[in-house]
Amino acid sequence: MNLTIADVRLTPVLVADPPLLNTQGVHQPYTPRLIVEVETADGITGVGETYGDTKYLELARPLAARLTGRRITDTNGLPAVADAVAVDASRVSGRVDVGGLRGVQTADKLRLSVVSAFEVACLDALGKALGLPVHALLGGKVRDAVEYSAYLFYRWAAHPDGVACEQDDWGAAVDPAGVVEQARRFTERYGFTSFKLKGGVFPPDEEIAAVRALAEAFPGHPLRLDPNGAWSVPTALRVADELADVLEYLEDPVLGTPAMAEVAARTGVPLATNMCVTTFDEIKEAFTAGAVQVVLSDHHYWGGLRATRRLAAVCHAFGVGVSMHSNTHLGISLAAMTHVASTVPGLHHACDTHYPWQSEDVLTERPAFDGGKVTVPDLPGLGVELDRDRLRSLHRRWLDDDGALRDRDDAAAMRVADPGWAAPSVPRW
Ligand code: GKR
Ligand code: MG
Repeated sequence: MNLTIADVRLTPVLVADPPLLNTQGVHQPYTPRLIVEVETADGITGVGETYGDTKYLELARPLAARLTGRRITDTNGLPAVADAVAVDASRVSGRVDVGGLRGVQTADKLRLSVVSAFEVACLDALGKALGLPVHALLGGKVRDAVEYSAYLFYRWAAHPDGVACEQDDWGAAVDPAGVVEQARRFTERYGFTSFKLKGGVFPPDEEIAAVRALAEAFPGHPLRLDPNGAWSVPTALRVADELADVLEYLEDPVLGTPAMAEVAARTGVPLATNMCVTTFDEIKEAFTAGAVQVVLSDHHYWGGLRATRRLAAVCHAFGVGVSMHSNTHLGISLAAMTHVASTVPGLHHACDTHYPWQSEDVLTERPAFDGGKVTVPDLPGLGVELDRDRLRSLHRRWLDDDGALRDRDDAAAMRVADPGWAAPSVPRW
């Protein structure tokens, strides 16, 4: 068996995305993703996926060029190869940004986000070579299916006038009734039993009313609200107080560890994050301060599936819960999330996923939700297969784009509808 990497292919794609609202603005009609393929000398191909914005692609290209001749078993060596690749320091040097939707942007986090796609591709190829599923390569699954939550978004029915793109049939959701209706469709279509509402869009009282309406429509079901740090400490405490009886947790109500710690100290509602703990460097301060009770791992920015397991072990040691964050992603990443989540014993919260919002994919068969769960594949590797025609057509869209959509920019998308829009400074309320 020859496990040497003979070829690496990178395919940036643009994927249809509905007009989902968040505190920064609205999703663009198409969102960038990067598909990574690693082929061994024996002709076995493994696939991975990560964020597709230009800065990720710019790092992925030189990294890909250095991987031929290495072995797919050498995933621990990937970060060092990425370190050796020159990064455009002007783009992401040091801690440049604590806002946005994904926490701090650092050169290290960028490298790990890129490495993760190569790690997943290598594990997929290795699994195929050995006839083993990826979860077996991670030590084996401890559950046969992974539970996901319905990711509810305030949204418009369609992208603003003049934007030519795919439209879906979900309709608008801009008030409590619309949110409840969306949740009903999620349960009917996918069987989800827990719900997360993306907040930070409307004044907090309106979002409190939406969560209350959900609690009435789905009594006893786990509910979460995530305003991506849009609130001040007093606002977060007020929301926590008003929703204490129905919230499973409040996600990133405020920005940064000190503010999260202040809120955590004064409420009994658990706080979750995918913004203030996004790297191993951030753990000590946050856990010491008791700032978070649940870390939402994202295998992309934590550096892959093995790093996610290391994070889960650290969380376990500190008595902090762990679950999973999501950003617009395709079926390759959903499969990767499902494999790693199946191996973490202490996963006590349904994972996030945007996948139901993504009507397009690059796979021959879409992973399915049944009763809100995805069955853990036991086929070799990730258990997914690339559809080359679809990959080609989504790549063609990326090639045809003049650059406007190659980098996700929710504020720019909002300006199409509201030319005066600027991403609000935080805290907004
Ligand atoms: O897709 O609008 C979105 C989300 O706001 C996403 O960008 C966040 O990263 O889902 C994420 C979150 O939980 O914060
Ligand atoms: Mg979040």
